Amino acid sequence: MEDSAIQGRLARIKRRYLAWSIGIASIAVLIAPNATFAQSATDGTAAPEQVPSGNYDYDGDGLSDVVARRDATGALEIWPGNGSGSFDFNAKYTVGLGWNAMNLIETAGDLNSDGNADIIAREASTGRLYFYPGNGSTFAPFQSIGRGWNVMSAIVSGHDYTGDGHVDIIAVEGGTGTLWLYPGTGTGTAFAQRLDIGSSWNLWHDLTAVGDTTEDGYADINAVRNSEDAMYFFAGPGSEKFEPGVRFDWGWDVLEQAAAVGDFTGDGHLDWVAKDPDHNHLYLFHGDGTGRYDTSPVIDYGWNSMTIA
Ligand SMILES: [Ca+2]
Ligand SMILES: [Ca+2]
Ligand SMILES: [Ca+2]
Ligand SMILES: [Ca+2]
Repeated sequence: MEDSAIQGRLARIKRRYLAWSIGIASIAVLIAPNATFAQSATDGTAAPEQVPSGNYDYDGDGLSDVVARRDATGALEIWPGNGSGSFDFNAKYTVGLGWNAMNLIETAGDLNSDGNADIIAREASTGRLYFYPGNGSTFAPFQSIGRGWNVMSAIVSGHDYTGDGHVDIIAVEGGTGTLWLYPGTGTGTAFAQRLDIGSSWNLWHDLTAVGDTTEDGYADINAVRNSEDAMYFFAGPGSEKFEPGVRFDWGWDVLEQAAAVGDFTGDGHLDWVAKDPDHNHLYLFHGDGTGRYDTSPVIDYGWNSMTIA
């Protein structure tokens, strides 16, 4: 058996054991010991990508949140993070209805540079991509980014891949596999001429705009390779095409819907989440600042009914 196959089996066993050990009656609440805000800018190493702390903060308290659609009702909900790797469940609230009309909902960071976290969404019937500006608690009326986005198999945003300080969009054209970079202009709706930054991206899924997980100043991305169900990270700068992928996780045959959540634990490293549909669990992947993660606890269950932005 190859190493990768062994690792994959171990990863699956680990997740299944974790799911079993947590059981259905309890929620694993993660406490980040000695959580302090990391400080790469002051330790003599390269500063991480300058992501505003509110990049994933939708309710205005400075802590990263999760946006998700309740699929049965089409309600869009804000799940406020508590800054230590779990949710403030009491503060969860609905910000809109009718979101089943969308076949893609993604976090977009501060796409229009007004200090509030935003989202983008694609209307299934028209293929039009919309910009929803956050206002610190909910979303202001949407604006159209443009039509024709139904040819994209993935669209992600929330980070600056060109180094000009404006958040950009990255998308995979499903038919050709081309990875496109749409340089943002700080408006939320206008983009500079798109750049071809990669090919064969139709061999990957779960493209995730995790941000600068390697903390070298360039925003990175994660994606899962279809042929081996393994997750890779691709180091930026995206505008110069990403570095070749580095495999760091296996077992993604039992996980889906990877989504960026910023620094969800308050340790200064960027994290991401994913769902385990077999067990109806939500995992939090604790970024460790090297592009990888150190632990991946279950932080909630019942997420099979949700689509994570
Ligand atoms: Ca928040
Ligand atoms: Ca904004
Ligand atoms: Ca940019
Ligand atoms: Ca990086």
